[in-house]
Amino acid sequence: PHTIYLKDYQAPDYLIDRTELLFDLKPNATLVTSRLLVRRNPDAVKDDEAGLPALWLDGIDLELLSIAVDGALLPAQRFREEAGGLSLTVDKPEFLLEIQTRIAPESNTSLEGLYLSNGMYCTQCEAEGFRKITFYPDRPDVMSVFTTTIVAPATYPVLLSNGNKVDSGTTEDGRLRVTWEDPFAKPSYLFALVAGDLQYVEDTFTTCSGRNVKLQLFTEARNIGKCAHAMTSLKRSMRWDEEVYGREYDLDIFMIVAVDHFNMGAMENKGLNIFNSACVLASPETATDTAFQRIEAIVAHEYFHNWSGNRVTCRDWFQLSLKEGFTVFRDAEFSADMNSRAVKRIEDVTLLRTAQFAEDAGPMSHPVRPDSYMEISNFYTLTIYEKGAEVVRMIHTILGAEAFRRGSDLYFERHDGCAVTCEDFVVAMEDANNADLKQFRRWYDQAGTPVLDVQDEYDAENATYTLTFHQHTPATPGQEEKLPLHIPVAVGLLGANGDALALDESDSKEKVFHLTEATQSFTLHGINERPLPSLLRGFSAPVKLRFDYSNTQLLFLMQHDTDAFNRWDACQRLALRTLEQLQTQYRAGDVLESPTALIDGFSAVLGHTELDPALVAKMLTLPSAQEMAEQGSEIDAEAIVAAREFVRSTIAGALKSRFLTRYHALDERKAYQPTAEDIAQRSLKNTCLAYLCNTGDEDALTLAQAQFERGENMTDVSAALAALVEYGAEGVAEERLASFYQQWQHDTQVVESWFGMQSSSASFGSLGRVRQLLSHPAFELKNPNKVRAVIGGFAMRNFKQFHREDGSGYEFLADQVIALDGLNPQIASRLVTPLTRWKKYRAREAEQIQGALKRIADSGELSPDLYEVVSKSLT
Ligand code: BAL
Ligand code: ZN
Repeated sequence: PHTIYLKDYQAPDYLIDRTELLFDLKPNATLVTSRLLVRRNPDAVKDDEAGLPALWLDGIDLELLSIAVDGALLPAQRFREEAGGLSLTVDKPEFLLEIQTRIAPESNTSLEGLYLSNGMYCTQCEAEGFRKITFYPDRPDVMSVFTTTIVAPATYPVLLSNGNKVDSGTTEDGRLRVTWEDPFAKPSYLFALVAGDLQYVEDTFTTCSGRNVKLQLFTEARNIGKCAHAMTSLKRSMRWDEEVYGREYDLDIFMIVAVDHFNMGAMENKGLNIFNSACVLASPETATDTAFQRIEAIVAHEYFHNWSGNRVTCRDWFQLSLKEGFTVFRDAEFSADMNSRAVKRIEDVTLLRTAQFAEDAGPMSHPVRPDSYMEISNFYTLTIYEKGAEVVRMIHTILGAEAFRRGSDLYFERHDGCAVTCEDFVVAMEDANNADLKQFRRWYDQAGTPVLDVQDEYDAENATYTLTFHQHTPATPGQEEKLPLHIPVAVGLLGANGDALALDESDSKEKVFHLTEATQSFTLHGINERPLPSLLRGFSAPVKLRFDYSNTQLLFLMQHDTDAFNRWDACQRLALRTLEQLQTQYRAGDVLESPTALIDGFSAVLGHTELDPALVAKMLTLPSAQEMAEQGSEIDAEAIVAAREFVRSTIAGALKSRFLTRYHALDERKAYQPTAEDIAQRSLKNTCLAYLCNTGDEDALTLAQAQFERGENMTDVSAALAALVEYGAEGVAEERLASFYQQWQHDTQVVESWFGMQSSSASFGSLGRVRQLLSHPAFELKNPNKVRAVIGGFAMRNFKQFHREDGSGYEFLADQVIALDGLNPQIASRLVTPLTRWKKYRAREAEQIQGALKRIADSGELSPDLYEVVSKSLT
């Protein structure tokens, strides 16, 4: 594999004005005929006097049957098949190119291009899957109008593609034929095709200008009862995008299809979104609140791409965050508007701090706009998505909501129908507001997580309060020197009685400081008492903030901060500090000290009945082992597990009666609704239940047992089951898991969660059990969801068992990654992530993990995906 650089970008030599595709579907011999109207690109770098350049078409795993130019077969000396594609010498600036190829969807296990999932044909073309369907300039800056005809046996009554259906009929030999036309020019990565025996639910949406849009959600017949929530979410998203961004839907129909075998969560193909079943199908009996909320967010995300991604797309894949960062920001704001804003923010920041910060500090560290890659599939990362969204959020914070909207209006208007860059986005934001984001741009090309050290000084005599900030970003691979960033820091001050202090004469209680230098001080006047600062409110920038709070101050912020996010953050800081101290005690062989400050804090939080229960649940949730690992300079897995288990069980024991009171007060019998209020109530109730069961006391386990047996909704059932599996006796856990499987074995999504619950359980998910799950009849190595549930659940969410001191967890993961690479390189390369951070572990683990990685490297020819990650990790 070779490295591709942003600096080498060149506009395409040829454009494709029209693309007509004909698919004759057969599992092992699908014929794909393409008719492409090709035209020399007037904007290409050129020297046509020396002759027209060759036309390069990408193509992988294709059997070339014929090529014709303007109706005549192209002689063999005018084309050459090479690794990765086809080079043609045509010597005309404009021509009709017809190519016929044969492909085998049935044997396509990579799930890129055209493949079969449970007998249904479907496609995944982003980023570079279209080249597995036919020879084509498979790059996002080649935008074309597509017409697609699908011919298939009558056993595939539903034949779908992008755009509007313009024709249908039957062929002479009785097969079905349907033609779709998409009037919006698009890159090949947004192409989609589906063929299957599917049912659908239908609804309509009237757009702000009064057009009626047909909405259809397709799935296999057995899942038809699980579509309502996604449909509601879609309609809410369509309305929200009109109201908040002024974006109206543009085709007559919008379709979603649920597919069981899918590498990603979902895909925003124009007018025909394809979804991983787990990210779209839900019913109260089968899906948890978390799944309901995930579905709402992903439906919104894919829908929002219709503008941020499809109407305005990326010039090249280095610009991926242009559409992903912006769209994640849009979907996060949508979810915040639909649910608890603070809780949504807490969840997103937790993911960022746990996984994106780790990515930033690891061997795959890259900027939001990378400058090189080997395999673009490896760059669908937390940095591109989540940090990219934080960058857009900071622009929103710096400019303000109205100015941001002016900027997005200009961006969409200026670039509609074009393939553009992150720079174009920033320029639109500047131009619409006469703003200067020159220094801010560094966020796009500087990798790594900035560290912000803060000191304060109170001058009672002059009633001034000064905050001094020092920023620095650690070096990352290939980027030794870092420059100061423009960091917006939202700040509030609390007085001794807990009230918010006025920060200026206009009585504002919050201010955003704009840091632009390595060290910078800001002084506030008229501060008549020594305040307690609430810093980086709402996590106004993706940085690590360090301020020397005392435990008492953190407890005070937990009680009084008006910023809900920082209230939670104070709790996290206290917990992380406590856990770190306990790790030190554990390593020194000392007796572990009871975490009294944390117990006091949790006790006060539990007593706060007027606080949003969802926020309380978040405050009572300890940082995960992964997050703890990310904090320290060297990871000692054993000490992390010991400290965390000790704190949890000590809190559970000390506050048992408080947890019990809250549990009973929240345990109302009522019909399931996925409303923010009910979800909040269930989340706190089940947080209490988990702590109660953590005591191991019989009465607590009986409560869980009763909740499990009541079977009211999957949220409560699976929370009870998880508690029994984690804290109940082994025999009890096995029995409940078996009865649960018996009841739900027909339901793919429930079985996937059942797998995940076991493999991620610290007490139950031993390597032996995980191996047994791999031989379970419902497990399929070819299904990414099952792989993520069992192998991912173990390697990414079961810190204790994965890091067993004999290193067997690492060896197991290496074996699975090697086996998967031959089937599905994207999944193999994602799954190897836990092995890539070996340098951060203690010597023994580091050596074991590095050994496992080396074994993968030496196991034979790796896919480009896996090669890139493994080789960079071993460097
Ligand atoms: N574009 C790939 C899936 C997503 O981010 O929506
Ligand atoms: Zn996306």
